[in-house]
Amino acid sequence: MSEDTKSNLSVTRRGLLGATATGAALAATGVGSAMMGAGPAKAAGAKSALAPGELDEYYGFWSSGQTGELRIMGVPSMRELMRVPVFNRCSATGWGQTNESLKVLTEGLLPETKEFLAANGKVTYDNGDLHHPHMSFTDGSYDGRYLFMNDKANTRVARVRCDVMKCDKIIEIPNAHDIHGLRPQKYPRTGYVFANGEHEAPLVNDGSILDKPEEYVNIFTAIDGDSMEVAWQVIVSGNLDNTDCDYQGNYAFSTSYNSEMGMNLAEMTESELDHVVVFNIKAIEAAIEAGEYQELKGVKVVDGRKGAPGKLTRYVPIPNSPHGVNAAPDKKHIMIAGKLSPTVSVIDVEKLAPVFDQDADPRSAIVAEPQLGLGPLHTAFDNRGHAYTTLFLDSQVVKWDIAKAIQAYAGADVDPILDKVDVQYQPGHNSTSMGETAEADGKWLISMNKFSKDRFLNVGPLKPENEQLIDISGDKMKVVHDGPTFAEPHDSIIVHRSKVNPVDVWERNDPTWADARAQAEADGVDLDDYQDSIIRDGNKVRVYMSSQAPNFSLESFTVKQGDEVTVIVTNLDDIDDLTHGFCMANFGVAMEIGPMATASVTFVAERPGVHWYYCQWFCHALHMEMRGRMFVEPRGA
Ligand code: CUK
Ligand code: CUA
Repeated sequence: MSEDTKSNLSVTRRGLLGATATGAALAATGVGSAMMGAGPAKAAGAKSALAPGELDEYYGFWSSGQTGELRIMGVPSMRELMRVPVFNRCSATGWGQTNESLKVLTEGLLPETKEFLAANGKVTYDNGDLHHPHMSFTDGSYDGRYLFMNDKANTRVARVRCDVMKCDKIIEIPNAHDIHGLRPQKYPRTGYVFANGEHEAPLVNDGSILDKPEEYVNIFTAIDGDSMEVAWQVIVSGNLDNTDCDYQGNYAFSTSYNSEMGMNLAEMTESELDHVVVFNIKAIEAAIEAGEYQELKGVKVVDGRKGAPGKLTRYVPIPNSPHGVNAAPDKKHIMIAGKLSPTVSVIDVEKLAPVFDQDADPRSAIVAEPQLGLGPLHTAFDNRGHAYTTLFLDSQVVKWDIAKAIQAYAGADVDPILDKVDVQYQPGHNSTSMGETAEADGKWLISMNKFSKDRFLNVGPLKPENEQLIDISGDKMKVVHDGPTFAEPHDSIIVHRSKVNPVDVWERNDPTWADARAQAEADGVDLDDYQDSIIRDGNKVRVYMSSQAPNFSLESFTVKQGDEVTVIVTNLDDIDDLTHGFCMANFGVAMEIGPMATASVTFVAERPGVHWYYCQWFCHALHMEMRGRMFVEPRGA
């Protein structure tokens, strides 16, 4: 009942919900009145609280900002279902420690980065700043293949496989600095993953240029989502914040909050107008095809700076410091949130051809610019022509009518604002159910609030964020759930569960452990059906074993002090939900081995004596007994 109570409180306080909205909400969602009770003050709309055992209708894919992982939520219950380590380290799964994860974390780094890291005693970065998780598209909607995400901290882009919900590729983006905005191509498919370099730098950043702003550039990158290689890059003026693309495969859009190319706050906010850069994808491809590019660090780079000749880019002036870019599911309108301006600028993609082909005024593509409130950051959509914009400074979400905003811009005396709801507090991104696709369904909105202040028990100076679930099925928005989250999700997508079909058990031929398989073959070990094997190769020792609840196939093995030991464990439990772990106590070694998966870890056995390894995933009534000994013979023994 707590959900109902919360809704009632919010409804009463706002004093907005009338009988009309209640009726509309019920009609729109088809939710029975049995759970609602009667009376005009009773909360209406879709059901957010699920009974034990009930499954959510949507997957929520959440970023985690500076935590560096991807999170999977259930929507509308707002239950956290899983964490997928990506740019971070994970104590539970061994991400950043297993050979399989280290391959993903290192193979896509630039040579100079590897050198830099080695000088700091590392093989990869330990941190990341993951802001924007987005799913691959086919024909304007999610196709359940991959999720792509950025790392603002260390200029990387990662991919997560949706069949197993594990990261399989991470690449560092050359030439760019600090990847922020990221979106996959919507049509015809992904295709490209567009990624913004946020911070501008000298093009050749070798220490010879500091105080020459005119030599600073920024880089827009298109990555091939299938091969995870950089397809091409565009040099642009101004830094790049967020990005999105159209539903036709023609254009991508990036906001730029520092057209001044200023280096400090005063310089960066000096001018009244910044811009959104529009990228003409086909013209860029044609330029590359025609050889009109320079090659920088192995990447084909074209010049799309302000004033550059050709039709690669156009700069649409937008009031001060635009932030979010969101393509509406009507496949026609692109919303640019003003941030320091109280407006959202609406671009009509059909008005862009003259801007490129006839050099029409770039502002002629703007068809609306409603004043919505203070601090508009991001916009989400339903399937009824409405947009929902977060107002950071007002701590509100505003619902507005796109058609009315266009009429008002053309001079009609109509107010596009339909509703405002208070959120707690300072919202950044928001997302609606399927709202970033042509299949927006208008049921739920998440407001991702940067501050939670008084909404939860005090946990000390560091507070969680507050992600609020809002029922948007009726005329009025209703906050129905508060969800605390740890540092610091920026963005999320809400994907209908029919789009995502993960497996329960790994396929034995999965490419994740292809290296271990190749090594096993070289060692004469059949990874799918092997006897326990201990292979000595100089001072390298490879220990192959399997796990089957509640046993490791090897009760013990012996190595010599100083040996480089690789333990390769295959979980032969072909059963849903039977994950084992391998933890070597006092060696700082632990990893997950999913059902029918292989995982491996390498360490130097520098500690003589008896060391227990154990399974750290509670897998069986005899889980505590699932253990074995590694005996390390002292050097010279
Ligand atoms: S940004 Cu965080 S609130 Cu990185 Cu998408 Cu707007
Ligand atoms: Cu296997 Cu616990």
